[in-house]
Amino acid sequence: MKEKLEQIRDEAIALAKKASDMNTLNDVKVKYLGKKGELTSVLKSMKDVPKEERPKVGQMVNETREEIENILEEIKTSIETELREAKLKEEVIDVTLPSKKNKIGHRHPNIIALEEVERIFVGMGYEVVEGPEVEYDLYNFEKLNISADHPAKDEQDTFYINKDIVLRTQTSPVQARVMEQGKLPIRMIAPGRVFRSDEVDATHSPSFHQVEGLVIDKNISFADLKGTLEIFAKELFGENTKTKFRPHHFPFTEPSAEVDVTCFKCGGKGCRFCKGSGWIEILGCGMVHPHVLEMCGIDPKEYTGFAFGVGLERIALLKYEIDDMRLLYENDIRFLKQF
Ligand code: 2U9
Repeated sequence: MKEKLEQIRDEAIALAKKASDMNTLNDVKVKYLGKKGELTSVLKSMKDVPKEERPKVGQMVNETREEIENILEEIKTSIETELREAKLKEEVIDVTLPSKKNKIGHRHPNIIALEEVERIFVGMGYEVVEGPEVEYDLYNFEKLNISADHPAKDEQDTFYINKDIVLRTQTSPVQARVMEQGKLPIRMIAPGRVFRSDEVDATHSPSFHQVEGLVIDKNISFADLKGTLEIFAKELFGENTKTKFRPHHFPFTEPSAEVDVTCFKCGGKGCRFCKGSGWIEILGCGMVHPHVLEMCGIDPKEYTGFAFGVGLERIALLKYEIDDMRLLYENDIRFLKQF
């Protein structure tokens, strides 16, 4: 019996020493110590051992089990150490490599939207013109036919520097200045920051951005305005976009209209995005008022023109499905890097 146990032990140890991973080691454990293992079958054969020898044989079996268990434990520890070392070797960090660049900025959705708008109009032959954010009342209001008693001129709506100078409430003064220069025809867009004394909420901010457009030439008609803005809407929101012109009023254009586009989410059927109507308002427009042409030195009998204005934030919110304008002003890189 002793020899048999020694043979089992030696075999188990020899096999265990060959094991290079935990699974193989576990197989050895099962083969020799498991329920159906070789040592267990020796225990089962105790019935054939004379009664007086059983305690001694039992003790020998237990000692053999312990010996095998100890060896298995030792090998287990050494396999674990080897694995850990191999992993560490794999994970070795070369501290001399250049570090990953931390993203410190990202293109703003307003800028992405502006470049898209500019691309469309520059493609149609328009020039991009910028002008001052601090403007004379003359250019911001008077030359645009906004009378002294117009509500927009109220101190509650406009930031006044003094009685003659304001933070521009629209980019229209840029067009008024270009018209005054007298170089005709004009085909331009004026993007930029504008200011209105509004409370901050999900759709308002005291400072936002507009892109306004102006075309002045001989024989410019409302049909030209419609055609141009239809192309713009299709380019911006997709080929299947339809436009709807609703009569409106602006002091600087006559006739004037607001333009809706078919909802680009539902295609006009009505959904949560367009509040069930199938239409989304995107811009205002009209034929430049003859009085505005006159005040800016252009003869309305010879020239006509159209103008339009669009809120850049509104375009960005719609296009990128952002539901709160305030997100556009926080400049949180985690927000910005999504666009
Ligand atoms: C000149 C003559 C006419 C510019 C125009 C609009 C209509 C308009 C709004 C769009 C959303 C302002 O940002 S918004 O709230 N603008 O609806 N703007 S026509 O008309 C001009 C501009 C310059 C000399």
